This record gives sequence, structure tokens and C-alpha cells, in this order.
Amino acid sequence: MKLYENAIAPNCRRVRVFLAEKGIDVPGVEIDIIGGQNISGDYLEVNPNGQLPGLELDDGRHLSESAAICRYFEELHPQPPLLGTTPFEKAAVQMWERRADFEGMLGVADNFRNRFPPFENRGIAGTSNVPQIPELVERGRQSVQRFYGHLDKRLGESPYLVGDSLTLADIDAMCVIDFALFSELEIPQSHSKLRAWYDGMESRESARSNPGLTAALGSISKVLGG
Ligand SMILES: N[C@@H](CCC(=O)N[C@@H](CS)C(=O)NCC(=O)O)C(=O)O
Repeated sequence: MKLYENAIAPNCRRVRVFLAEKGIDVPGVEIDIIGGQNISGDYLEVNPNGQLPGLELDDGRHLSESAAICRYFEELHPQPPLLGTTPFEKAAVQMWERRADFEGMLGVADNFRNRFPPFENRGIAGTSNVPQIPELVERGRQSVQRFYGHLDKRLGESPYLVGDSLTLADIDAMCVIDFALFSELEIPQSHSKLRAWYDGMESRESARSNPGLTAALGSISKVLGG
């Protein structure tokens, strides 16, 4: 089995942190996103849309989409359960995963991709050839701020997003926030529950299985020499 990934990309981080929480080791193949290795050549056999992560099974079959890859490993290695145990928990994990994707990850991606010069004509991840749309920068920021508000409210009710123990929902939200901080979308000071939870998540051993963009590179301004 091989996991095609990028050492600091947020959706790859989701899978690596998930695997680390389960104690599963899968060999990785590093793919250079900035250099465009994901959108040309052999990687398109793994995932035709050129997005990472991508999983290759020993029999040659492939899976992409971070949530689907995590689901596969949950089925193979049910302990510890990270996708919920009761019908309600399983549905609630999926609810928070979808919020993390649509409100969080896409919001940061809009904010970041539409102003990062190396992604000119790469406005959508993967094989897109879509020009940057500057208006999406602000829309992305607003979406992330709304996501932060939902997280802070929920974490005032519960230690983790779904009940008393960690699930993929928490891992997803942590990876969104790390990407958002890289894109200089700070968590408001008033969101004290969210800030404390995030510090706890980032201090877990699993968080270092893929360092994340902020620890690796600082911020978009730093990368651009600002
Ligand atoms: N919904 C997909 C999103 C995958 C995605 O956007 N991956 C990014 C890395 S975090 C990517 O492949 N970027 C390639 C690019 O920017 O060209 C998932 O959850 O796996």
C-alpha cells in the first residue's frame, strides 16, 4: 500500500493525523504540488483530478478524497473508533466533516488560492486551469470566520466536537485551522473555547505526523517575503 501525499498539505495532514491516532504506518510517496507534479504525468493514474492525498492498494486499486481514505482505514482497523460508535455519533461526525470541508477548507482555499502568485491559473486544486478570482479572497475569509464561530459555540458544550472523545471531526477542524492560520485568518481572541481546544489538538503527538503549513512555513506573507 502507498499513500501519495504532500508533507504539509492540509488534506494530506488529515489522513496522516488520523493514521497516527490509530497507530497505523503506511509508506508515503511525496508529490510536489507547487512544482505541479500532481497535475502532470503518472499521478493522474492515481487520481485523475490531480488532488492529494491518493491511496494505492497492493492490488492496484486507488482511493482518493481524504474522508474516504480515513473511512477505509476505520473499516480495516476499527480501534480506536474515530468515526463515532452510535448512530447519532456517526452522523454527527459526518456533519462536522462536511462543515469542515464546505465552510472551513473551501473557505481557506478560496482565500489562499486566489491570492498566492504560484497558483495563478490554479484557482481550484488539481487539474483546473482556472484563473484566480480576487473577490473570492474576502468570501473565503467570511466563510472561515463563520466556521470559527460554530466551532467555538460547540466547544463550549462538549470537550470534543462529537462527545467526550476525539474523532475525525476534530482532526478535520484542526487541519482547517492550521491552513487558515497560514493564510493569516486568525482565531478571534473572543473564541476562548476554540483557542484552548486548538492548542490541545496541536500538542497531541499525532499532530506532528505531518507538521502542517504553519509550523513548516509560517504564513503566506513569510513565504512571499513580506
Ligand atoms: N476533497 C479533497 C480535497 C483534496 C485537495 O484539495 N488537496 C489539495 C492538497 S491539500 C491538492 O491536491 N492540491 C493540489 C493543487 O493545488 O494543485 C480531499 O478531501 O481529499
